[in-house]
Amino acid sequence: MPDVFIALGSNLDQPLKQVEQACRSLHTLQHSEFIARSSWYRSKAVGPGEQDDYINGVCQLRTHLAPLDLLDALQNIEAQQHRKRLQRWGPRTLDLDILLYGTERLALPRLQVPHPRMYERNFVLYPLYELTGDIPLPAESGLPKSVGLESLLSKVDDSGLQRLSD
Ligand code: A4P
Ligand code: MG
Repeated sequence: MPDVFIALGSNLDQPLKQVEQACRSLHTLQHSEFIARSSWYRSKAVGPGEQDDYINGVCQLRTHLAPLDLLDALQNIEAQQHRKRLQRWGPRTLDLDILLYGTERLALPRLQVPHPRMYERNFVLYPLYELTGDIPLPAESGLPKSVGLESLLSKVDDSGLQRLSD
């Protein structure tokens, strides 16, 4: 079963409760085993206009679900939590992104893996590193090599990012 890493994010309607609820749903995901979650982090919004801070974190699963079936399951969880898609990068009650699916690289219309924007986002890289340490990540599509997580971390700083105690 491949290890998959899911990024969770929320900045609407009690964000910490939203990500906690999503994490509970991930514990019961069909054909999957929940392995671990990172700490939660408060982060400054990346995106248009004035937005409230986000709560972000990463969960690790092992799953028999194929990538698109996993995406469907995650979108069902988003829908259960009344996710509305109003604006790209706008405020949302819950965003679940597949960061990594084993070592696969996918460039499908509905699904790009690794998540193309994860490489420069401190609110993804820090919690992922808590779970994995310095692993090689498949490089962005188009580039042949893998890239180390620590080397990506050395290119971002922790500005706007605050780890929350449990
Ligand atoms: N999709 C493609 N690849 C994936 C993937 N690896 N995982 C498709 C999940 N979905 C993937 O996503 C749009 C479509 O992306 C999906 O239908 C799926 O088929 P969406 O969640 O509906 O829209 P979105 O999240 O608004 O767009 P996008 O481009 O995914 O946004 P991002 O890049 O995820 O950014 N600031 C902070 N501090 N913390 C955040 O978590 N998140 C965003 C969203 C912006 N600013 C943020 C944060
Ligand atoms: Mg998304």
